[in-house]
Order: sequence, then C-alpha cells, then structure tokens
Amino acid sequence: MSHSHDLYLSRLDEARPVTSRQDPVVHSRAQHRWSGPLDEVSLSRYERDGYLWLEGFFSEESMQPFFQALKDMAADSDLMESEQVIADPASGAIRSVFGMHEISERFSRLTRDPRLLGIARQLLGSEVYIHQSRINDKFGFQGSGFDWHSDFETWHAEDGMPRMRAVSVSLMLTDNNEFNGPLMVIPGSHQYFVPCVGKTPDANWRSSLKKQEAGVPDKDTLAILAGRGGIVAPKGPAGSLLLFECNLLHASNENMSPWPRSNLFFVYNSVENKLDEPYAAPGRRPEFLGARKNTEPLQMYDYYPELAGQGVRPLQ
Ligand code: 6CS
Ligand code: FE
Repeated sequence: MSHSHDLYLSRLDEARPVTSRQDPVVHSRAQHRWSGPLDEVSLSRYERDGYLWLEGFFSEESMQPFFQALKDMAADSDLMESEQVIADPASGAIRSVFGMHEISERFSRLTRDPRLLGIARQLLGSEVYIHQSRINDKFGFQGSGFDWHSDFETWHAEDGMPRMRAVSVSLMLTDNNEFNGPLMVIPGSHQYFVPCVGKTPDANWRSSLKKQEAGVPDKDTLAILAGRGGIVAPKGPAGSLLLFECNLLHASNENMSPWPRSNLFFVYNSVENKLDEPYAAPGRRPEFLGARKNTEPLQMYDYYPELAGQGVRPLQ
C-alpha cells in the first residue's frame, strides 16, 4: 500500500534536495505533563546537537552481567539459529542479537529504568515503547564499520515509522576510545532530512545489518553537514550512555584495536508514532527489527519494591 503523502521521500531513482525536518526535536516543549530528569540546558543541547553523552551514567561493574547474558545466549542453540542473531561475517561469532528486551529480563528492566524511561517520555512527549533493541559485540581487530546513515531514514522507508519521534540509547558495555571503532555523529545533522538515491531491494535487512548499502546519503551532502557541525566520536568508560535523535547522521569505523567495543542499543518510539506500512520498501521487516505487536506503553520498574509505600527511595 503506497502512502498518499510522504513528508520524507527517500530511496529514489534520482537525487532530490535536502529538506528541513518537519518534526520537533524535543516533543514535550510546553507540555509540563512530560517533565523529566533532563534539565533545560540538557534539553537545549539535545535540541541543538541531536545527541547527549552521559559519561559514567552507570558504574563499569554494573555492565558485567550483560556480558554473562550474551554468553548464556550463545549456549542457546535455537536462539543462535534464529534470524535475530547476526554473526560477524569474518569470524562467525555473535555480532548482534536483536530483540534483547524480549529475551533477557535484565535487559527489559534496563529499558524500564525510571531514569531512562523518564528521559524518553520527556524527549518524545508521550508514553513510549521499544521499537528495536540489540546487543552488539564488536571484537578486537575486526568488527566492520557502518557507513553514514540516519536511522529514521531506514525506519521510515523500511518499517513505516511515520514521524521523527524516536530516540536511540546506546549503553557502552566496554570502554569507547578513539581506536576501537566508536560511533561517530555529525552534530546538527538531525535538523535536515537527506533523501537517498537507490531503491530498497527485497529483504534488504538480510544484508543491511552487516553493511548499509541503501539509505546512504551522498558525499557532497555529508561534506556540507560535517562542514557545519563537525564530526564527534564520544569516548568514555563502560557504563557511559549515548542518547541520539532518530534522524542524527552517524557511522562507525572498523575496530582496528585489540580491544572490543560492545554496546547495548535500544530505541524508544512514541506510542503516537507506531509503525505503518513501509514508505519505500517492497515489504515489512521482521518483528525483531520493528515492533508492531509489543507496543504497549512501558511502565517504570520500582527500584526497591520492598520499600514501596514507605516513601523511601535511596539513590542507586
Ligand atoms: O536497520 C536498522 O534498523 C539498523 N541499522 C542500522 C545501520 N542502524 C540502526 C538499526 O539498528
Ligand atoms: Fe544506525
């Protein structure tokens, strides 16, 4: 089914000019119902840059159990055979496991941490659900990179996400340094929609999760946007958090260091922005890439249920 009107045309036969985004960046402005943990300075920085880097958000020690979860999953042969596990093209070892929030209770709790869920509701100005989640394990001396792209461009074209009202959270499980292929972003690029040339192939996701071919902006546009906003590769210890707006241009280099770069990645989408039919693809993608069933509003978990009702809530 084609859409009568598409604000964000892409995957075209020929180039079209860059347009301005047609959506707010912070959706809760002037809606005090959605106040949250971020102060005005952080909101304004997110609005301007399209991302926020929260160094040391969690302790490094608290990241360890997620590695254990990855090891436990590697022992689950049925899971390892499923399409939601992407093996590293070189070594065959696990590169990504999608749908982590539905496999691991620990991961599910993380998405419902009051601090993260509070930030997501504040930025998106509504109740939210998880559009996509995954754990990435990028080993040393490999771990191919990803070309420049906007996640929203993919989610709009291939998953039918109507508007720019989603935010990605990348939680560093390992240190992010300049050598192990950290994520790079172009600050301010989220303010523009960059139409991409090239039709979406059938079942594109079977290759795009290893290498992004369709949905890569042209080099001239990338040069202009990087010329304006520069390129930033946030670095810091395991436990640090990167929040980035769904339309922010980002990429990553190959990991040429001996050190792994692993992260948890999950996307909050507004319940007002649920997936429609793809805007520029032959067919829908699997549920683990774009949730269509499990889209109820997420509920915060109680840090200390045993203290519920006693008014005590120690900081964690
Ligand atoms: O296609 C997707 O949904 C995934 N691909 C990339 C390159 N980034 C976002 C997302 O995880
Ligand atoms: Fe991406």
